[in-house]
Amino acid sequence: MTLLDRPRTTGPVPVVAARTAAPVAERVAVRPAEVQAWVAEQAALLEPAEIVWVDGSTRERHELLQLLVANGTLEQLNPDLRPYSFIARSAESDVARLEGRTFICTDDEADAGPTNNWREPAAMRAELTQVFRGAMRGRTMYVVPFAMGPIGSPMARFGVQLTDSPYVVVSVGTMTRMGDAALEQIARGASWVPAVHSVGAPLAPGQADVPWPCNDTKYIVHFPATREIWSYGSAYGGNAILAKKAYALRIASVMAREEGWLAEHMLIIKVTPPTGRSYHFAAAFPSACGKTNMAMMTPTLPGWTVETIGDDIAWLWIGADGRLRAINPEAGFFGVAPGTGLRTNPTAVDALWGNTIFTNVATTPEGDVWWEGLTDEKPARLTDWRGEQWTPASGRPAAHPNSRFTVSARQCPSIAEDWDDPEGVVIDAIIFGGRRASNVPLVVEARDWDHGVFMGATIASEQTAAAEGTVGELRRDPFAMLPFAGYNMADYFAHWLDFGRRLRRSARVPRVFQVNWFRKGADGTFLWPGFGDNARVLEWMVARVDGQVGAIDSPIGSLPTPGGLNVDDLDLDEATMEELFRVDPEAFLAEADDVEQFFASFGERLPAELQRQLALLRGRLEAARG
Ligand code: OXD
Ligand code: MN
Repeated sequence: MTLLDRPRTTGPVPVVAARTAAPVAERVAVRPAEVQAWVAEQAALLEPAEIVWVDGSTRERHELLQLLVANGTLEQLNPDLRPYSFIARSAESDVARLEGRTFICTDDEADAGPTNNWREPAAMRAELTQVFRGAMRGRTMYVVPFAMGPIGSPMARFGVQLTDSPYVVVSVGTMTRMGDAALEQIARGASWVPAVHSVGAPLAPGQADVPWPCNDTKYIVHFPATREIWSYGSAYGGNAILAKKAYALRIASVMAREEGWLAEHMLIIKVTPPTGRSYHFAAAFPSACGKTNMAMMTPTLPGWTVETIGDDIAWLWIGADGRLRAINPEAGFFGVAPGTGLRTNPTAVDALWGNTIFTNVATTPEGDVWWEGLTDEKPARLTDWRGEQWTPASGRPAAHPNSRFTVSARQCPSIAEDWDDPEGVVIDAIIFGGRRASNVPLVVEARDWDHGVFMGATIASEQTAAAEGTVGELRRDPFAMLPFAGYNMADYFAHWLDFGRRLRRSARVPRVFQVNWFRKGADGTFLWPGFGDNARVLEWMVARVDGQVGAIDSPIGSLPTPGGLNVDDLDLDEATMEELFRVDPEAFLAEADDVEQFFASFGERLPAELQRQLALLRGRLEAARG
């Protein structure tokens, strides 16, 4: 019986004494000698009290959940309202990705590039050896084999994470294909990425544990040359589920460059108009800019469906048929809760009916969850993410702005039938987006692939709560990969340009679009309704892909013709439409100056093509200024 088969009325998890769950040591699995040797070597450094090899079974998950409840890390929600679901309240210091503590260690600093924190590998190794020595004392070290991508896919990649956090083990269990099936592939010779994770809170004999162990000192470290990941001090999301950002983006981007594919911070959707012919889109947006909402969109256009393939990461390659193909390497969603609501994303809300782990949301007196935006009306009384009493008059958010849900992809009502096709899906168009209150129009199409690369390279977005930093501050976030490229971003741009050359030789090159759902009017309100109405923009893109509609040439790319975007039944006056698509040459010339500065940070390494694109853009803007 899988968790999904559990009846919706599953009773509370029987609580067992802390750390007494049956040892899992006797499971029969192929344990590749190479992995065993590495585990033994790390155990000598980390000094855990015991070692448990994770098999990925339902029984094991159940035992881990029991343990987490007993330890106070998780609290079970009311099973009548939210079957087999749990809430974790993290330490207040451990609530988001830490970009300032994320390091790329390459021999030559220039290989990490100006957008990454660089450290010299030998010095970092020496530092980490000190930090990790004895880090798991008094704790269990879990050996967590996992696959990214469907096992059997040419794109599947493997890893083994060591962790002393059972919360991280159950999270990896949802987010990846975890356990024996992955270990078996490694035993058959598949290469694997070693990833070491510790919360950095060793326990002395007899020392009581805390619900959310972590350490004020934190490291998320990548050694691209040896494909290694080391993470210390945090149990939160991308800092700790190393298969996700650390592997599937930072290390995978390095692999992808070497092997000729792309590892991207992109959702993948399947869009089906009333004609019945489906199209697939891959879309890059910075963290917490609505990727999950877009991936699970309920279109307002009659007869249209949007199905989900992935909500965060895409691996793209040129298939044997010469087409651009993509898989979602993950198996679950680690979505931002605030803003996921019955009005904005009923599909996600439905997906969360049970079997879900929530982190840092608020809870209701009845034992269910709540966060800002789940319902329009705020509950009268809650326990907030810190565990304190909350009412609407409290004047602070009840859920942390970066609170999350972790749920299996299979539980999503809009999941596409082919979401885990080992051969991936054919991508018809690529979309770049960001959160921009001004300047950037609702949708614009790149003139060609190279112009699309320029668009991706120059995307700016207002900072969100997904990482530390000042929310709202505008920053360049090229390809939404600023925190996730494992090597010099200038080389990454060059790789994209080169990839386009290969696509041009082999097959049809996908179209490239830029979108901005977040433009505001003079009164500070959003001009575009967003969410399900974003399907109207997809409708225009589909028509462009099929060559059915023309477009207006603008200095920044092609815009819909007047009346080209279907806004039927939307209450948008002419002034709003004009503002949504207004391209102000002065404002864009100022952007171009900012882009020039950004490009300058890459020095000689920046591909000449991007300088050429910038010069062309300036020329077009000057001409438009007249
Ligand atoms: C995420 C992020 O968790 O981008 O997906 O921060
Ligand atoms: Mn993300």
